[in-house]
Amino acid sequence: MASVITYGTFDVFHVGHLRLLERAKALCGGDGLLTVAVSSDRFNWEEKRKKCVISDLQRMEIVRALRCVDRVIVEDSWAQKREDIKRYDIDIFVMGDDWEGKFDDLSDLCKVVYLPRTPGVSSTEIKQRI
Ligand code: C2G
Repeated sequence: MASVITYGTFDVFHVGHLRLLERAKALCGGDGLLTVAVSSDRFNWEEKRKKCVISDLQRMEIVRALRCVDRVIVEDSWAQKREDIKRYDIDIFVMGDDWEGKFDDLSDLCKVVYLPRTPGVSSTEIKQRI
């Protein structure tokens, strides 16, 4: 059993997000918990210069409704990850491999795992298509 955490915007939710979360949940083993930190609108715009189509409250509601997700928290700063890992007694930190290497500094607190992204789908590409 392992407790797992991952972070994301999850705007215009799509199968790439879903598969990442399902694979993160699979790392929990039998009855481990998956915590998902969803970026606030403020954080997205001020820190990531990402303008979301779907509000943070609705993105959190969608992620919370997924069978594979056990807990949803807000991501409001880059720096909160260390505190989150300690607060929720996290064993594994997971991100898609577009972030490969970016969070290795957390490896003194927990295992850091980068999973292959799902090719061919992104919120940006969907927004451009609409
Ligand atoms: N993802 C994926 N496959 C895709 C698209 C996204 O596996 N086709 C993964 C990303 O690698 C990430 C997660 O889904 O692990 C969420 O992606 P975004 O919503 O784009 O999150 P991002 O804006 O990268 O925010 O502090 C970390 C940031 O909050 C991550």
